[in-house]
Amino acid sequence: MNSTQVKEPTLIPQEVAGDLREWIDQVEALGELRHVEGASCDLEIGTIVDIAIEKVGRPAFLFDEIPNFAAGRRVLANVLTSPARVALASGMDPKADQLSIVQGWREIFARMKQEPVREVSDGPVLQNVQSGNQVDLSGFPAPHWHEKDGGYFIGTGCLVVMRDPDSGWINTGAYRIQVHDERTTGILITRGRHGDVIMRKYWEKGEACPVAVVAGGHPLFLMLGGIPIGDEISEYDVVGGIWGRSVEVVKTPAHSLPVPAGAELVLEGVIPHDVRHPEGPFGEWTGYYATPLKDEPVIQVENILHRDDPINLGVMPGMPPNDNTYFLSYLQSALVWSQMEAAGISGIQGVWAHEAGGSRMWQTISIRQLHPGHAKQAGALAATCRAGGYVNRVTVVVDEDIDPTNTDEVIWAISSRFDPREDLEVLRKCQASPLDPMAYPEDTKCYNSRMVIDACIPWERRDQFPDAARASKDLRKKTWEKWHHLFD
Ligand SMILES: Cc1cc2nc3c(=O)[nH]c(=O)nc-3n(C[C@H](O)[C@H](O)[C@H](O)COP(=O)(O)O)c2cc1C
Ligand SMILES: [Mn+2]
Repeated sequence: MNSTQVKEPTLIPQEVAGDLREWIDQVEALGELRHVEGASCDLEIGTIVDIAIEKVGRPAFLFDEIPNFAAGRRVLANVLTSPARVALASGMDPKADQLSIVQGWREIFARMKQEPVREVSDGPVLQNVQSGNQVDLSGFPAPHWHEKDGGYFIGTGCLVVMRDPDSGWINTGAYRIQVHDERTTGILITRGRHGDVIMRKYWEKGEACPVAVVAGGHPLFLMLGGIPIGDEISEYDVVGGIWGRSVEVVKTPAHSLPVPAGAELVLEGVIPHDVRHPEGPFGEWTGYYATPLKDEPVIQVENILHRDDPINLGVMPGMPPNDNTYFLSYLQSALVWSQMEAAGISGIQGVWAHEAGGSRMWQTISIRQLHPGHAKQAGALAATCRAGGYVNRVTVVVDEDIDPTNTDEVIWAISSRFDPREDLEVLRKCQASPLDPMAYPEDTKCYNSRMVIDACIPWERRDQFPDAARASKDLRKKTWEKWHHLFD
């Protein structure tokens, strides 16, 4: 479906990297890694990423020699902002095109295979341990990303590991971690997330909640920690299922929480029920500042575990496309596609939750029209199903000749096949997020409105509609095979 190249979709499972360093080696072998020396945590790393992410597909940056920090203490940023790096992190062929990666995730979600963790007694993360009075967060680079951020965030691409006090279930969610002082961080968890529910269970018993923050691990941990998986399912086990082998974990010294043996940096501590500290603000994935400086819970850090020369995984949100959401485009598209099929919509050729819409606000569905009304029904469903219904604003339905990942083609379809009199539906009072700047009403911000654009050729005109002035797929393929060197 790609208009500039004709590629055969291939999903060859890759040799899976065991930890972040092995994954970085794979990225370097692909030619998608840049080493950067001398950029500071004071807005410099953040602004470099801000410029880089104007365009998806730029390399990841491994920042070293960061001013005020020991050489070797590094930050990896602009991490999952190319299709090849998302594919690699997912265990797929880095040459796969975007919709093939989406298909790969559809298969992962359909199988939802789980492999329990394997506990080992030692691992690189235990190379260095700071305890009690030795704990000093100021030795680890934590970027101040955007100018109006409230401080330094050591946990952006991180995993927050907690144990349910009743069932023993281990949850690992991605929640941001701000440095407050040498031994204290903030933690921001949206109400109702697994981490929030578990934390409150301890608090109800009058206990502090034990927690381990993994600030640097294989990016697949982040991808699964960043989306809702079912209750009582450990994200570690799902990673093990995708890898086809158990995640190796070591236990943290104070609270025996499992953390990946190859993790870069782990902060272990407790979240007391009765301590609050101002947290944020922080530029969000929608591209806006959404929440003001506000009192939030803190982590009192008891132990820091780290590898020699640890690498902090810095995943910056901000105006999309951004590193916080680009990978989500694939997972989100896979979920919407599968949920639409489960609801009985057939003929779906592709789904793309567009990166410039923060992977949620804009989505395009490509269908082969099978009956009158098909396009509009498909769009209304995509805009309201569980995955597609959250914070969507624009859902576009296009014909099968349009690649939903190709913005130019989607704009062409809207420009030339969409009749605003007939083909536009507005849905009111849908599910928003307080982060959505257009959410209403002003006091609760719980709703938004959205539109479905049917940009398919009108069903009743399909036989008379003008032919597209473009080489046929077969001719393009044949010509590409002979002449592709012209486009290298
Ligand atoms: C990079 C990244 C950062 C995130 N930051 C936060 C955050 O600070 N607070 C939050 O509540 N959710 C955040 N999320 C979303 C949660 O990770 C997501 O809701 C996930 O489902 C939480 O895990 P859980 O389902 O186990 O609670 C972030 C997601 C990503 C990918
Ligand atoms: Mn969870």
